[in-house]
Amino acid sequence: MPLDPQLFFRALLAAGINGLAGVPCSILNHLTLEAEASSEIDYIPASVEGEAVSAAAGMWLGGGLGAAMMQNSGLGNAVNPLVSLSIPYEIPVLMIVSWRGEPGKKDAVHHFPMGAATPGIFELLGIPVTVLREETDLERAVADAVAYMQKERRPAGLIVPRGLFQKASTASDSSERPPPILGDGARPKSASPLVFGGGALPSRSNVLAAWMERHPEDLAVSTTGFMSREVSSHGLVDRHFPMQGSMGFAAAIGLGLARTVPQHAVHVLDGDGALIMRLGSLATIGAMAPKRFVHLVVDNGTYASTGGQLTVSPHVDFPAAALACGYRAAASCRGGDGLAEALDWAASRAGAGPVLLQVAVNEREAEGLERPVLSPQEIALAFRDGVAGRR
Ligand SMILES: Cc1ncc(C[n+]2csc(CCOP(=O)(O)OP(=O)(O)O)c2C)c(N)n1
Repeated sequence: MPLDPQLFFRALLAAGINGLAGVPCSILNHLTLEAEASSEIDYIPASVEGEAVSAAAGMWLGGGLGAAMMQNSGLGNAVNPLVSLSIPYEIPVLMIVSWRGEPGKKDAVHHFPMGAATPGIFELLGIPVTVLREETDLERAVADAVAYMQKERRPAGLIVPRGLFQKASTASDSSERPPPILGDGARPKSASPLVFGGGALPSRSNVLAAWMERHPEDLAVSTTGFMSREVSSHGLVDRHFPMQGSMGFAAAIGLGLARTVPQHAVHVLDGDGALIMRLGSLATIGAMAPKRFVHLVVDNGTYASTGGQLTVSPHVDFPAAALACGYRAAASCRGGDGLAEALDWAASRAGAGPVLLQVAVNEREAEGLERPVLSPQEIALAFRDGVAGRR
């Protein structure tokens, strides 16, 4: 007998999961619908599965506990932030993964290669998983997974086979949910991005120094590579999360964090290469619209951290893309003479965000930057403790 999907949702809440980010699967439909409608859990409709893992990690950094939900087809999209964020930084995330293409069951042919690989992928990553079955005590299974996550500070997985739950109604069956409006009325109003500038380009260090002067106390998540090295050289471990790894997902971590501590400003210090890698996050952030979210894109036109190879950023209008995705304001700074004014403008907009400021910089990097002295686990814990200490 298929189980009542409500039991699963209740079990998640009972185990202390208060945030969920995911990409839908028909097997998990009930969960998405419950989460969309529930005030007990914060739901982030992620643009890609890795974004869901990263946002759930951001929730933990903010003091919450998040789950990432996905179809197993998307498990591959989640591997990078699992292996370079959740596992090394010891950030617990509950992985709720459907099982399309389970061997021996009927399913569409294209699901079988991933269906056969799914348990093995978890095993390879060292993530314990429980396959939920009709005879499983759901509350117990979820509580055990969460207890493991909390104790070991690691991700844990729950696999949800096809047919486990009674068929959930579809979103369009719900009388409470307004239908999506696809006409002009639903589209963000695209203002034109502002442009600041003049003079020679500043360096990354110039930008970070000017940013720190304005936001000495604020929370920040910085992108992988030189950016996080330079941020961590300031040693402000209780407010800066200098992420190394999970390239492109700094903004998703920042989103999960911002949703968990909306009373605090959250700055994301991004790179052009990283943002291009995960441009979809602009859409999620624009839609969720965290008011105190400031997205600073330090744009050197290169992948500086790996040797200065060219990115395609000269062809991308980041502020226009941000506005088109629903950011409330966006601007670019194209010369050092405008830097102070541009940063002051962004600061003045914090509270009416999300806001994006792209700052063009030269290729000069600070010399002698070392990797962080703290271990990834210590970095994550110091940041989480720092956030908790603000309450
Ligand atoms: C998924 C992934 N792909 C590639 C890399 C290698 N990598 C590390 S930093 C970096 C460059 C990042 O470029 P950008 O975001 O523009 O920042 P910059 O280095 O210019 O500061 C790359 C490609 C990685 N860490 N992870």
